[in-house]
Amino acid sequence: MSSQSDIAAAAALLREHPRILVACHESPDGDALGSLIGVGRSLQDAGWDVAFWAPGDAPLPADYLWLGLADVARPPPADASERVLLAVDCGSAERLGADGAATVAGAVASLNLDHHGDNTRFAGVNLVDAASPCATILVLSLLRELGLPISLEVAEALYVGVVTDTGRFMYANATAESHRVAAELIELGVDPAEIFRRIYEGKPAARVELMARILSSLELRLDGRLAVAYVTIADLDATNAGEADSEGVIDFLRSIEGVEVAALVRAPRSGEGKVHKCSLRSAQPEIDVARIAHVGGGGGHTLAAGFTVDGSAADAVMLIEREMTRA
Ligand SMILES: [Mn+2]
Repeated sequence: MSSQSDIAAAAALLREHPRILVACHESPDGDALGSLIGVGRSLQDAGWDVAFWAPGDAPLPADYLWLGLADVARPPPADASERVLLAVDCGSAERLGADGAATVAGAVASLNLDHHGDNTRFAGVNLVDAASPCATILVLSLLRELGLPISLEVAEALYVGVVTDTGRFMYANATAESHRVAAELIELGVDPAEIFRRIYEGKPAARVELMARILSSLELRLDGRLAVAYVTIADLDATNAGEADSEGVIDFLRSIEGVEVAALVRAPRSGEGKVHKCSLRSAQPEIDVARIAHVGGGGGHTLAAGFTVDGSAADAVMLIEREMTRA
């Protein structure tokens, strides 16, 4: 639980330092990019010298390009060591990619703003609140502490985090606070229908074709308690879709009657060796998929987590089955 003193310490650090590098986790989602842009643009508007960094080299998800991601660097910028690193929505330095730990260590100072329950508190100042529905709500608290105005552009970015991390206000974290913050952002000018259209409508046909192929690989295991589907390189090639286009399929899997855990296993691209990535979703609050992900060396939230295996898709499934059947 973050306290008022964590927020004050984070604000004090930023006030002391005019040069900031804002970074989010690799394979960023709406909350990561909303936090990145929300805090970064707000500081920039107020006179800070802000650089943006999204680790990794896979294209950033098309659903969020409208946030204005053109100046987001992919390898860390050359002057990273002259800046304070502000990591958002990022549970560990490793989630900042291969350059993560070194970039944190080499920065002028570091600030970790996050809501993952398994956050490793890897920075000098840690503003971490596992009870926060999304990272953008923590960003809003920080901007308020700094006394910065919330422009429409910033409000929209923060709203994206609330909408996407709460599953459009349908997950267990769609609390009264989520709705209150959403209402505040709407009062600042955010148009929910317009944001919905930008994020969820206008899907490329390739994505729906990819979804159809992935869903056709559905396996119900453990008497229907575990739903697994697979993304293969052949699927991506046949549909001309990117890996980010498979986001959202897992929600179909978790919606199946009787399913407790949904898993989406992605095959490695060329150059990634044998590493399979596995996303997990829990369909029941009492089932903690972060625990399963930890066994696989990954992490995340109770209801949404992930891990990678240096092995086959079957190895990933075996690990999940073993953990789900553990007494
Ligand atoms: Mn998040």
